[in-house]
Amino acid sequence: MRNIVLAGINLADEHEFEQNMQECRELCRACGMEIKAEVTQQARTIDPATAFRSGKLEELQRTIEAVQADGIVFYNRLPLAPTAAVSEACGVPVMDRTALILEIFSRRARSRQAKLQVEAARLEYALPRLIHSEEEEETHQRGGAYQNRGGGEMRAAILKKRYQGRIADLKKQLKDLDGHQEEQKLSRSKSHLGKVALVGYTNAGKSSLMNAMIQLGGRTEKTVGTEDMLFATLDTSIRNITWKSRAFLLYDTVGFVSDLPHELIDAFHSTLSAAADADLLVEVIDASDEHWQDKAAVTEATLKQIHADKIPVLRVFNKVDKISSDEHLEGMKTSCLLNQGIEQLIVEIENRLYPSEVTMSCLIPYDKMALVSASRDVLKVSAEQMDEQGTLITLSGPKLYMNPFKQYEVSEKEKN
Ligand SMILES: Nc1nc2c(ncn2[C@@H]2O[C@H](COP(=O)(O)OP(=O)(O)OP(=O)(O)O)[C@@H](O)[C@H]2O)c(=O)[nH]1
Ligand SMILES: [Mg+2]
Repeated sequence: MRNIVLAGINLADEHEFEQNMQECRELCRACGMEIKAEVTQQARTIDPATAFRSGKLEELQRTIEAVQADGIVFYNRLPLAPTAAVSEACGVPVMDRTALILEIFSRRARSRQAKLQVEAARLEYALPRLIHSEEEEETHQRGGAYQNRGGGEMRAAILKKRYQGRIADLKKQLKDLDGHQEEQKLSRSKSHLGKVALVGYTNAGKSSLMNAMIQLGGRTEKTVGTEDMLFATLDTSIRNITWKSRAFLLYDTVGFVSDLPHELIDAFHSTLSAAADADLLVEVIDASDEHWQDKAAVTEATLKQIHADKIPVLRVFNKVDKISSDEHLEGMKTSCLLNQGIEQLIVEIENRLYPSEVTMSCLIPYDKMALVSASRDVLKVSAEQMDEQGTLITLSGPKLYMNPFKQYEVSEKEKN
């Protein structure tokens, strides 16, 4: 499907509908489609047989012919029966919003994990449709529900089993991968660095912010991909951000979108929940988006769904270069384009992560001095004094980094 007609049934108010249609246009663009025409209708419900009511289906047929479209994208989530009916009436395939998002994810999937996740999500989406379609076809052929037994039902049962088997196999592979990632997570948690996850609506600038922070740190950490497109990022990337004397781990995650299909939430659980493991969430908002408040509400709801709603959130309005005044916005303000506000953001992240600095005297055994050397870029080390048991030092810095030294702490009395 390349040249499509975008169809939609407005079940809510005009403003909300237009906003959602706009997002659907962006989704089509992200899928490499060109919208040749739009056909919409205001209705209280979706017609269970033909989706559109009365003459609209004919209008859709005529439009398809006139613009020579090779597919229809439906903004609403459609059950199988109307999808099939519209497709048959218009002679072109029909995709609903869920199928469209699944298609985008499938095209963008790069890592093995993302590919497995997408395949599982697609099968979950197809499974009920496949069964119904087989059953309906059979009913249709035999001329009634009474004879809906036999070949079609058996074929459906075989396919159902095959799909379910594959889904179980994919879930097992994903679980094994997850286990491996848990191990990596564990080794990262040993580093005592605070974990920060960038979250927010797709295309807000999360990956761009990550790159800006990497660059400010002057580190040679690899930058991540950014693109003016929905769902540019599908895999979680982790980078070590070091600036001045402190450091933290920064996670770039998949963006959210309203009504994220539940099949995707299930399949992408481990990717989405990278945020659930963080000490701090940085919620990135596109300040130039007039609907940012609605999108922030989607972010909040999605965080709840992935059980990350108890983690403290630092709100960042990005792309402030695109608006004339940002005084009414409450939160940090950044522009990746102009490299503005990045330093302040890092300072604020660190203040939240490591609120208090502590000072500690330690007697470090000679064979453990490597531990001190490894921490010199994050802790202040002073007053070194040799002793027969080791080196007596004073350490100061964020509490989080002090943990490995706790066992060597000496009291003032012991020191003298
Ligand atoms: N003008 C302007 N554009 C920006 C800024 N930050 C990011 N962009 C652009 O916004 C688009 C999206 O940026 P990304 O960093 O890919 O957004 P994301 O939030 O990671 O998006 P997903 O990975 O799709 O969820 C890109 O075209 C960026 O160049 C900014 O501060 N100002
Ligand atoms: Mg991204």
